[in-house]
Amino acid sequence: MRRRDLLAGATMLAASRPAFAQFDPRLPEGTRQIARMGAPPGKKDLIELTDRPPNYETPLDAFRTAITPNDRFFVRYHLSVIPDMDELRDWRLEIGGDGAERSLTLTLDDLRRDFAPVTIAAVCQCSGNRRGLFQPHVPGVEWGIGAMGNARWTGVRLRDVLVRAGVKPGALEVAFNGADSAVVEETPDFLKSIPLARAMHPDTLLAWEMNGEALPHYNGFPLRVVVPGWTATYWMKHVNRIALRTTPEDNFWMKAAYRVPRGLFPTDMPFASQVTTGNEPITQIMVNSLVTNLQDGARVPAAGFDIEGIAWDGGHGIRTVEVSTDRGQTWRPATLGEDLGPYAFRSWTMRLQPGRAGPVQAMVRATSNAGQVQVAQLVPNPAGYHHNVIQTLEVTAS
Ligand SMILES: Nc1nc2c(c(=O)[nH]1)N[C@H]1C(S)=C(S)[C@@H](COP(=O)(O)O)O[C@H]1N2
Ligand SMILES: [Mo]
Repeated sequence: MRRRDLLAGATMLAASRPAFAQFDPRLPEGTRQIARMGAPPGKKDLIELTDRPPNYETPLDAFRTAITPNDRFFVRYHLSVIPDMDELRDWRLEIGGDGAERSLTLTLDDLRRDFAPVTIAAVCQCSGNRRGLFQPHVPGVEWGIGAMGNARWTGVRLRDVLVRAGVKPGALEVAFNGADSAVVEETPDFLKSIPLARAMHPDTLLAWEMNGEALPHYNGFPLRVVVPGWTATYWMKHVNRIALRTTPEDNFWMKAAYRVPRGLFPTDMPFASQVTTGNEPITQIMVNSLVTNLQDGARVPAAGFDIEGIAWDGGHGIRTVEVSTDRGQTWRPATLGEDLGPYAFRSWTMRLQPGRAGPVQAMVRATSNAGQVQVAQLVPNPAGYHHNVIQTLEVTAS
């Protein structure tokens, strides 16, 4: 089935349904249909996918600004026991592992006092963002377009902290654990690792601030890992243990989950120590874009209207966003907005003047500074990752 037909179906349904959650009307019963508006403590107006563990998606209206407000920022957890703010006041960060010269225990004050502060704007995007749009359907949390957000993250370089602990020559990966845990002991604890080179990259941070405020509770208070350009699975929240490892981390969340077929998606830094014959860990975010001011089915003036949105990629930055109103035959460049840095949402806008009443179709494609372009066809993969198909918007001019 063609995407156009699919979106036409969505247009018909749009009128009878409330939120933006209903992106794809053909999803099986019991997936996106059960989503409703809700919010965990400290948040407002999100789309509730599950409550235990809390999984809440950001609706389209919160992407009208290139910086996503903290109280609208999506929430994703694998485990249901999340320490409350009181428990987190006793939080300490432990650094060690067989690849470290010495063990350290640090408080937030130690981090603030002993290391140089850094702020980076970066998109935090769940690997499974848009999984709910996959055809054929893929099991997992059925995210729509909003398992992502862009924020200014302030903290210190992970590298500086690792150097303080002393990096042994045999160090291979850096592993993270967070303060959340599972209800039953059989559920594997959520642990993630990244290659040493990615951990030592100057843009990889331990952040305590998001958009100038302390991290919201459910976005990782008091400290989270920020790996700009890489999908959010590595952005450990409530991080309380960091291990320099001389061997690959082999827990469930590294070995079995968050994997893509080997070589299917481009990356600047393959995760060499975790590659198997068939697959490899997901790493870099694929170039993507989203129309944020209009939805399918919208009525627009035939004399002229603006189409606006955001575009982003895995850290090269956005070279162009182009719009086609003739089903992809010709493309015109949109005007790019303020550059918040290569890892951030880049806003864009274009004036369209259909000049006549009737349906208007607009396709939008972003190209990164590395020359990567959004795909025309979905790249199928078992876990439903990296959906970056060119969006086709259908509106009606009158
Ligand atoms: N401690 C902890 N950190 C975590 C997770 C988690 O379940 N527990 N999930 C990861 C995943 S898969 C995502 S998409 C992001 C979501 O970040 P957010 O909830 O701040 O939006 O957190 C990451 N860090
Ligand atoms: Mo995720």
